[in-house]
Amino acid sequence: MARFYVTTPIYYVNDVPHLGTAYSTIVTDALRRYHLLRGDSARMLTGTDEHGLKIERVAHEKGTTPQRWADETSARFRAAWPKLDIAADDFIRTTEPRHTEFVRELWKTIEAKGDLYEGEYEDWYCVGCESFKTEKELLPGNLCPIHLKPVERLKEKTFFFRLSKYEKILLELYARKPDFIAPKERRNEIISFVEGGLRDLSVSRTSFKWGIPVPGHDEHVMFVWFDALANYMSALKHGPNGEDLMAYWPKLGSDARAVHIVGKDIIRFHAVYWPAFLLAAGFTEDELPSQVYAHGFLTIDGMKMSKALRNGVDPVRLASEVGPDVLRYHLLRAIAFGQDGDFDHAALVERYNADLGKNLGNLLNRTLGLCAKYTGSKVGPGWAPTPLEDDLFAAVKIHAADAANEWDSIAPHRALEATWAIASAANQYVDRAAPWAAVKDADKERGQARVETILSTLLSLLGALSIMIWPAMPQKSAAMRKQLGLEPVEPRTGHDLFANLFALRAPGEAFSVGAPLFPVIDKDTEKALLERLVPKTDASAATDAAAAATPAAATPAAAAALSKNDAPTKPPEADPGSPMTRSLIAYDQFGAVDLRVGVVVSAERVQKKDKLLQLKVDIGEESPRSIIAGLAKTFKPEELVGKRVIVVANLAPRDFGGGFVSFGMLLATGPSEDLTLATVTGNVAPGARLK
Ligand code: ME8
Repeated sequence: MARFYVTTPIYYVNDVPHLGTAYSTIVTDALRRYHLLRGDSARMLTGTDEHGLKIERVAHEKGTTPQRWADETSARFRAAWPKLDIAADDFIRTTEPRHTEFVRELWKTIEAKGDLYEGEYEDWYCVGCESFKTEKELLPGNLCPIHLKPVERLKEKTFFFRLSKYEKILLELYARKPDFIAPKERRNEIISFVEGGLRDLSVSRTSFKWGIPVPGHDEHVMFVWFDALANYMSALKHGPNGEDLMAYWPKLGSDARAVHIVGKDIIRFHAVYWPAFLLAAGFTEDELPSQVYAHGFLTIDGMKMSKALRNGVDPVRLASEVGPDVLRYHLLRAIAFGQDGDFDHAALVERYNADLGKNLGNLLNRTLGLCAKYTGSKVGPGWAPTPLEDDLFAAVKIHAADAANEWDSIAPHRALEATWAIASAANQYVDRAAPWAAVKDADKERGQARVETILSTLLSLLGALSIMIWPAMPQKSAAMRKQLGLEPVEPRTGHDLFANLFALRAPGEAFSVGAPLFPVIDKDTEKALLERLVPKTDASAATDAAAAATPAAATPAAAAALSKNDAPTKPPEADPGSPMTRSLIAYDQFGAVDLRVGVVVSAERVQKKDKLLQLKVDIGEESPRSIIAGLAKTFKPEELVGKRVIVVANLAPRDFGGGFVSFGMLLATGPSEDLTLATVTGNVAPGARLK
């Protein structure tokens, strides 16, 4: 038995739980459950990150106080997770005294050891990231590359953390502990970041108040990441009931492992700053987290999770529609942990039907059906395995060992693949062993004994599967075991449930045939389900309007397909070129397009792109917009400067690669080598709206 401590990021309370945060939290819960199965003493922590400028601003925008805002939003996270069958052992809030007191102590320890000093700082800051940015990282127009929003120039008194001192120490750590950062891509990324040089880090702010005050310097509040990262330890130092749980934190000679599951966006904070803070506070290399594992980012139906889309796919609602187990299974199985992945609603239904309905569910139904027919729904006394059974057990034991290895190396998708290989092998075995034929043996007794052996074999495999699916599908595991006449899985510390997975059932044990656990979803149900679930995007909303004029397109399947590839639906047999036969749009839809008069301030060629020019266009904003336009075949850059143009000002930014992002579009007509730009006559001021 070992101690296994696994954590999610603590989530900012500027947002509500969404599929991305649900994914991190489901994976963490599944890992905790797997380790419990193995007899480990496993502990899971999640929580909310409640300080910082971002939260202060959101609260003010909403007309409330940061504390009240944090109270309300944190409660939404706390309420959401159990609905996804996530059973964290602790939920920490960074505004709790048990946390703030710990962080202040940590600060004082680092200060006493000499790695904090006062100074003044000036740099670019992205409030979205709650992080400073170097000029190199910014996109043209001083935009944060992640949030595509302008960064702010900050200059203030600050405390610095002597991060530069840890450059070499961290590189040595990564070399000595190759598993400290996973997966490999992220490890390489962090190593090259640290090799690029570490500057001392500004770790306090004086221009706002919503943070933990720096001990002895009340005008400073701590940098939100200094505060947040410490949650992993504050929650152990002061457990939910005031108990000291530090035995879960790694230490020389202890069997404790601590694993941080994070998204790839925050790996740097966890793999660079966090170990540096700990080392600075006097913790040794053995007392650092065992591993920081970064997963990739999810898209939804092929689209980036914009705020609107994210909120459109509420994991709690999804779970209430398809069941928490199905959602958990799909996320864990469909996304290669560590890689970016797509959450596709239609693929969820497809996988449900294939893996759960036709494979595992079918195995359970047919086995229990055969037992009802041939053994009176009891385990029969006969057990005389043949080479068919020997081969089967040899194969499934390998799959079970593979599944365990994959869980151990944090690859839930592969662990479940190996688990389902057992279900597939069992289904093939039923067909090959053919109990319905065996029972017809001329020697009746021999036939019955053979059938009992086959069914006992299947019951043993189903018993193993009911345990192995528990990390992913706790409720379905219990329901399956109920049908098998078994108690729900009840892990006990020190008792490894993988040790005797394929134990045979005792003769005479009874079970029953229940309702199918995974009834197959037919086409009509799927259509209705997808219609309810797939969020309306701008494209599908537009289609709905078009569909009003063309009923043929008004099916949920069309809406689903549309939301996938953004392709506008055309009325049947209409000539798309004719303005008279194009789909009509509602007035409001036109009103949503923000057209502005702009004046071209500068224009230059885009290297290696012979069609493109990069323009700076004044549309009455603080600074000119950067717009990439395919004008180079018609215009020389200098011909455009000073021209009045029409700009679509509220288009989503488009990334042309190589750091070129366009924040709008110009209107023009004609072939690319003979374009005419749309303009206005008269001396209209930049920024004037067209309507
Ligand atoms: O960063 N796909 O909090 P946060 C997958 N408070 N996962 C996603 C995702 C997506 N599209 N979007 C978000 C913070 N996530 C800090 C953390 S820890 C000491 C402090 C997940 O609310 C992913 O785990 O912005 C990511 O790391 C986390 O949400 C960020 O949550």
